[in-house]
Amino acid sequence: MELTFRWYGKSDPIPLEYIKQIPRISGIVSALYDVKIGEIWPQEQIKSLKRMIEAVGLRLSVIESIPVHEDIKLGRRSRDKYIENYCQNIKNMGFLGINVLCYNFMPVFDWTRSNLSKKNPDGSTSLAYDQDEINKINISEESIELPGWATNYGKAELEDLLKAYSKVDEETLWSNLEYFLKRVIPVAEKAGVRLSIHPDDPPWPIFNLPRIITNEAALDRLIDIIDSPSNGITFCTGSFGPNLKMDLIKSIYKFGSLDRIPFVHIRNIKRINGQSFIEVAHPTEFGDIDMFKVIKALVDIDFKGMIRPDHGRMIWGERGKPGYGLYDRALGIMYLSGLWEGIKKIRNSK
Ligand SMILES: [Mn+2]
Repeated sequence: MELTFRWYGKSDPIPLEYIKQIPRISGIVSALYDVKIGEIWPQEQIKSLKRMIEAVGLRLSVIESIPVHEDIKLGRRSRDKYIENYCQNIKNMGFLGINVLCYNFMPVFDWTRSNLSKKNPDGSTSLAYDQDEINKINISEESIELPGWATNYGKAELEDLLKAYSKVDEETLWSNLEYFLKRVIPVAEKAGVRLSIHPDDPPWPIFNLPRIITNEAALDRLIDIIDSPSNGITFCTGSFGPNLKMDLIKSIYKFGSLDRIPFVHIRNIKRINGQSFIEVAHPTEFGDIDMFKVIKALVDIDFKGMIRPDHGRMIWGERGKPGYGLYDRALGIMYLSGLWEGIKKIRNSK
C-alpha cells in the first residue's frame, strides 16, 4: 500500500514541500493540466513534472487523469484518432515508470456539486450536492460554477454536446466504453500501466446525461469487458457512498480479491434525505461510511495499490481549490493510516 496525495502541478497553491511534510505520504497523484483534451501529452512536460516531484523526495505514482475525449464517449467516427492518442499517452507514461492511470467515462461533466463551499456549524466549509438545487439548473441557459463546466466547453460547444448526447442512452455509452477499452487495455498491458476507472459522481444520471459506473453490477460488467489487471477500478468511497444500494465493503473484498483495484480514493459523506449529501471529515462518526470497515477490508485483501485521501473540507481559514486544501486532507490521511497501522498490528499479533 502506498499513501499518495493529489497535487495540481505548479498552479497548486500547496507546495510539494508541504506535502512531503505529511508523515507517510510517498506518492503524488497529478497530471498535465494545459494539454488540450484528446492530444498527446508532450513527453518533456511529463518528465519535468516527474523531476519536480522527485526533487522533493516524492514520486509520481498515479496520473489522474488523462481525460477521455467526448468523441470517444459519443462513439463519433473521429474517436479512432483520439483513441490512438490515448494509447500513445499510456505508452509514454509506462515508459517513464508511472503505472496507474485514473480516468472516468462521465459525459460532459466530471464530478458535480451544487455548492463548493457550504458552511458547516464549526465554520469549516464542504462540497455539497443537493438534488433539488441541481434540478433547478438549466444548463443550457445559466452560467453557474460547476466543476468541469464552462472551464472545458464554451456555450455553443456545450449545446452541441448536449444535443449529441440526447441520442446516447446507457447501452450506447456502455458499447462506446467497450470499444475504447478493447483498444487501450492491450496497449496498457504491454506498457505496464493499470487503467482505473473512477465511478460517476454522483452515481446517477444528471442533466439527462447517462451515467453508467454507478454500482456493483456496473463494476461486474466493466471487468467482464476485458479480463485483465490493466482493466481496473478507482474505488472511490465518496462517489459510491451516496448510492444506498451499494455495499461498499462487499465490493472492496470482491474486486480487491480479483486484483481489480489499483487505486482507492477515501472520503466520507453524510447523506441528506434522498439524493443529496455533504462531504464531511474523514472519521466514521461524521458520515455514513464506516472507515474502520473500509480500511479493514483493504488490510484483509492485502491491498498493494495506491490510496489517497479524496476531498477534504476547508478548515483553519485555508483558501484554495475546493475539496483540495492541505489541512483536512492531511488530517484525513493521518487518521486513515492510523487505522491501517492498528488493524494490521492487531491482525499480525493474533
Ligand atoms: Mn474520487
